[in-house]
Amino acid sequence: MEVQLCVLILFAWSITIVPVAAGRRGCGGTYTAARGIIHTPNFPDPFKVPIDCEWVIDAQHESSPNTSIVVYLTQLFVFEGLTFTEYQLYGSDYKINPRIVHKVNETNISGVRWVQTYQSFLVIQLKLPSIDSAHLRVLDRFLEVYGFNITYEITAGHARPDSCTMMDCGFTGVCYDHYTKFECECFPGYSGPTCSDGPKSFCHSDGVATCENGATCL
Ligand SMILES: *[C@@H]1O[C@H](CO)[C@@H](O)[C@H](O)[C@H]1NC(C)=O
Ligand SMILES: *[C@@H]1O[C@H](CO)[C@@H](O)[C@H](O)[C@H]1NC(C)=O
Ligand SMILES: *[C@@H]1O[C@H](CO)[C@@H](O)[C@H](O)[C@H]1NC(C)=O
Ligand SMILES: CC(=O)N[C@H]1CO[C@H](CO)[C@@H](O)[C@@H]1O
Repeated sequence: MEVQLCVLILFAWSITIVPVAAGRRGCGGTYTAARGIIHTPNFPDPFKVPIDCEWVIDAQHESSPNTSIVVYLTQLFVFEGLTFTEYQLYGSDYKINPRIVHKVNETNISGVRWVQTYQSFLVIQLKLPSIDSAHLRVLDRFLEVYGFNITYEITAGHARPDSCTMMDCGFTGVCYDHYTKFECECFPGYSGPTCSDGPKSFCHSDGVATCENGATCL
């Protein structure tokens, strides 16, 4: 009798767990830790489309009035469909005072290094019908990557100004957040803090052009 009861309980468990996992669509989630990493499913490999994911950074447990949420766009290869919205309160039944803080577009993917809010919630939404605008390929041997891999922190201080993005790492390196500092990891053959020292046709970090035939290095 006792054994039968036990089996019944296990069965009930598996029934309640399945819908919860399916409701998350295999992506997104809620983040309350002081810092963390948020990335697209399978990063840097392709993810399933259409995609509609929501990552919620929840800082309401922090009482300091100066608390902010900062998201560093270290590895961002999505050109559209990515929106950062702040909320005063964010729950399943109520969403109070939404304001779009940043919406990634083709022009501004390279200009913005971090997104910051002083509200208690920052919601990152990725909504894309196809994967075309979430794919970057830099020559065959360098980089082929889909989606994003970015970091956040809940802080009472300022955003860390030394952050990097794919643009700072010379398009031939990867920007990593080590929490105490940011660093460009360069591809083979390239070096320097921004990976700009390398084979001809790339600019040297000392500003000396290395282009052939008198061309100017930009
Ligand atoms: C918040 O920041 C202001 C201005 O930087 C400062 O004067 C104040 O002491 C800070 N408050 C807390 C609780 O850190
Ligand atoms: C791209 O975003 C910037 C601000 O972040 C905005 O000024 C600009 O109009 C946007 N461009 C397009 C094509 O939506
Ligand atoms: C994602 O970003 C974090 C922080 O920069 C880094 O430590 C990690 O290696 C990255 N993951 C991948 C797969 O690139
Ligand atoms: C807010 C922001 O970063 N705006 C930038 C969008 O992109 C244009 C062109 O690259 C810049 O001039 C803006 O400053």
